[in-house]
Amino acid sequence: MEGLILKNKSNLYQIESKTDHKLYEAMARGKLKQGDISPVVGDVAEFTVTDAESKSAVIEQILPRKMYSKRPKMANLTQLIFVVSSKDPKPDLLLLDKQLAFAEFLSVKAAIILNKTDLDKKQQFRMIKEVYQKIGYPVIETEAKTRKNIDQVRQLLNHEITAFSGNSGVGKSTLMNAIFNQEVAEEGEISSKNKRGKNTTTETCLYSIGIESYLADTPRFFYF
Ligand SMILES: Nc1nc2c(ncn2[C@@H]2O[C@H](COP(=O)(O)OP(=O)(O)OP(=O)(O)O)[C@@H](O)[C@H]2O)c(=O)[nH]1
Ligand SMILES: [Mg+2]
Repeated sequence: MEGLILKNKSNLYQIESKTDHKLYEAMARGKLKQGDISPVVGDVAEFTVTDAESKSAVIEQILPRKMYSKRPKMANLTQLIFVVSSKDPKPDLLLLDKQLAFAEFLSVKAAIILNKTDLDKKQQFRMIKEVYQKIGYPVIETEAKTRKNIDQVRQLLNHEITAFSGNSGVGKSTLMNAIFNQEVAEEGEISSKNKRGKNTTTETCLYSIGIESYLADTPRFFYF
């Protein structure tokens, strides 16, 4: 059978069957590792069901990757959405530029979310939006906490495998929960000491959002 890897914890993978969308807990065959290709989230794999009742399976082979990112480890993304917050943490435009360059290098689509508009007292977002729209990137201003402009984000996700990328605390998991209209991802607090996030999300995970559309919550930003 063929399936998409949604989650990974050490040698255990959650894989979604392409045909009936059932979920299986799978291990990777030893020989896969010898070839130095550990399966990662986003991989399409051939697998064999070892126990239908407990939904256990074994991954036999990884199909050729259309895209691969080393940090964080993910395969076959078609789009990266870079999330920037106006405050706590403040916008890091150099990091944003590096990430946009990385998206171009990977040949995936790129878009920008400016989150925490409610905290944008200095109205920095207006300038940031103008600059990045001018060079051709879609830019959406959001307030994830109150779900403002979330519909615009949803439209970008159709028929794409998307990952959010951005500093800890910018609101990636809060955006995920707003998009899915329920708590799928764990949201963290901002440390009162350094006003940064505390790396609440520790594992990469793909969530299905409609036909052939998936969204990943990732712990870090995408980088060379
Ligand atoms: N004021 C305000 N706070 C927000 C908004 N969106 C998210 N937050 C808060 O910002 C904090 C961090 O949000 P998370 O969603 O955990 O951030 P993250 O990007 O997933 O962080 P990591 O998982 O650590 O990478 C939480 O306390 C959220 O409630 C917003 O639009 N406005
Ligand atoms: Mg998170």
